[in-house]
Amino acid sequence: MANPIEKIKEEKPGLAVRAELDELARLGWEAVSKGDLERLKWIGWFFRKKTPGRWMVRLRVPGGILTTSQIRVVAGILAAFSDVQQCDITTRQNIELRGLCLEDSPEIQRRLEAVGLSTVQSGMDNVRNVVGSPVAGLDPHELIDVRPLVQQIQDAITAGGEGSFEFSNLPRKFNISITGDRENSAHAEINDIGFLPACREGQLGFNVLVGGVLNSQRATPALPLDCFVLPDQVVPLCLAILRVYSDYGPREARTRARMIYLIEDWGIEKFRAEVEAAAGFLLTPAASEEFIDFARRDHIGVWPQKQPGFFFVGLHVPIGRLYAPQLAELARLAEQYGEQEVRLTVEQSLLIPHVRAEQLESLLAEPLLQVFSPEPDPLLRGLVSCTGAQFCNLAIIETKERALKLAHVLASELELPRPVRIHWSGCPNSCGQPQIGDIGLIGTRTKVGGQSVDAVHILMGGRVGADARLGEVVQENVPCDELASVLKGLLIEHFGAEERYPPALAS
Ligand code: SRM
Ligand code: SF4
Repeated sequence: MANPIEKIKEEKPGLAVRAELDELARLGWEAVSKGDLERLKWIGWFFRKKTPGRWMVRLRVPGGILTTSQIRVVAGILAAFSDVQQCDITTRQNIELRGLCLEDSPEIQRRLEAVGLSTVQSGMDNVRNVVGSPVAGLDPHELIDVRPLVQQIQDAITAGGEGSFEFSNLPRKFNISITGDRENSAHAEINDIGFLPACREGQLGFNVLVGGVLNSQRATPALPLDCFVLPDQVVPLCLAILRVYSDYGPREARTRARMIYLIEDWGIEKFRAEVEAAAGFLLTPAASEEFIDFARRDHIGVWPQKQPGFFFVGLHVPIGRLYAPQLAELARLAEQYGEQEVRLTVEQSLLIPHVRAEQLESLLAEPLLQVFSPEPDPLLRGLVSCTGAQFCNLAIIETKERALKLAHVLASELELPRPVRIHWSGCPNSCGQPQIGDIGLIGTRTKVGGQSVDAVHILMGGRVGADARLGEVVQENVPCDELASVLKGLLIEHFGAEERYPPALAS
């Protein structure tokens, strides 16, 4: 039996609301039907139960690359239309704007589209923002500059931003990652399709992974498809996989509608054969020469580019949150010191590329860099948090503020020899990617003295980059009130943390 979302799509395709937006805006949010509330997510407009009337708008930022004109437009929209004037950088190198009214959507969409920003197909049963190396075209060690490919994938699946009816009725969400660097910077293993650089018979291309998933039911790293593609086969292969998933993927239970279930049902050989038939070309077996051989970095700090004399400066954005004036200031900095460009990372931070060596000192002295630091404390540096209860419809606990507060407390008490990546998710849906943190936290509720309180399951062992692997639960139902002392213990035992003021001396 088809699930409720399939029925909504049968009645009217999700994308149909694109043409109806002006009318929906005119009628006002309270008049929007239940079905259209879901369909509006097809064009990036998310009704928020926590703040009725104030919506979240999710963009598409392929590969996390933004121009300063785009940033200025986002800042302008927030300043003019949002009650909170804030946006969040997401774990898919993307931006979500907060506090917007549906009634303003025609003008907001017009402003976004005028600078080439799209919200289309950014939610529900679509290919989500395509993630790529944040240092594509900058990294001195990169093998393939994936920027054109990221854009080509986005154009193919969204019909050049107009919205693709063919690729917007998938059984469920779908994630694509492509990197040409040596450090697996866009986490191929947790995507439905992951492209990693490889070399076969002297030609550079990509080995392909499929079926990675993180959600409340399971966390499974992507499996090798045993396939090597040249750069010009990347888009055709994506479309072939999407057609197979769309035609044969499970559509009954929503919880089991991800592509991994089709792959497991068929077995990888049959899946590969079907993809080959859909692609219309023979799939070449995977190349043995793969290049994920560098330690994964977070791109925070000052790094030399492949262009001699130029640097990119990675800035840590605490819990990924920015306000309209900060966005405007960021645009100014990227114009004054860079080349009108900013890159977002999957760690919810950003970088300003193309800074000349002689300009570094002045940039580093700018006031915004005292807030978005290129040298954050090791415990803040690797902090990632999903939206959580402040705005999320599905959250079990509050995350962002709690994550930040706790990181500051721990940073004030502990000295760490290296960054520790702590990833928070306010519920088991895993938007904050807790399975890839050094420490992952998944929100839940537990009983203390008969009272229900906020709690977390703690995961450890997640590893990113070369030999990536997913972490596993090591402690369940830890009340949030006890988390500071529990995490302190784990940081001392497993990550070489030392008390800044040993208890004996502290008094
Ligand atoms: Fe997510 C649903 C936020 C990345 C797995 N996710 C949601 C919703 C839309 C629920 C809702 O309506 O309130 C959240 C919106 C809250 C809000 O107001 O911001 C939400 N997800 C996010 C973001 C913003 C978290 C963040 O703070 O960065 C990320 C947006 C990415 C983007 O720009 O498109 C985000 N979500 C992820 C990821 C990580 C990733 O893609 O690498 C995952 C796990 C990976 C995966 O999908 O395999 C993820 N989100 C989910 C799921 C579980 C999907 C499933 O297969 O069951 C849900 C629930 C659902 O879809 O029914 C969900
Ligand atoms: Fe919301 Fe849960 Fe996703 Fe966090 S993990 S954004 S709480 S759905």
